[in-house]
Amino acid sequence: MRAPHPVLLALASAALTAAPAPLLAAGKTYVVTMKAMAFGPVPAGLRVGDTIEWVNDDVVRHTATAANKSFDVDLQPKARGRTLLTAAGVFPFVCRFHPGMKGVLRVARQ
Ligand SMILES: [Cu+2]
Repeated sequence: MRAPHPVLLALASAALTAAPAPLLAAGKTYVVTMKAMAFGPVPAGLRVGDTIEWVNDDVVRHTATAANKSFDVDLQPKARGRTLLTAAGVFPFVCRFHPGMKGVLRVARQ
């Protein structure tokens, strides 16, 4: 069971404390690999507070771009980037350079 996350304002005050409370309850990190011009499997069971680590294991540049523009991770070959999941919902995404590359993040509340 996860505690509800504090409001965003907590970030500023938390930075000043010795033991800052996390902005979101500690989530899990899941890797989604871009390889052979496709996104690898998107994990099930995603929750707010989890992080997607995008790994471009290809030899060309890719992005992971939400249809609603809530994230846009632009990765050179062999680069990696992160998306913190801050909202529940269903988030289709594509690679801006290769529209055939697509997937969907399904994120549940904490
Ligand atoms: Cu691409």
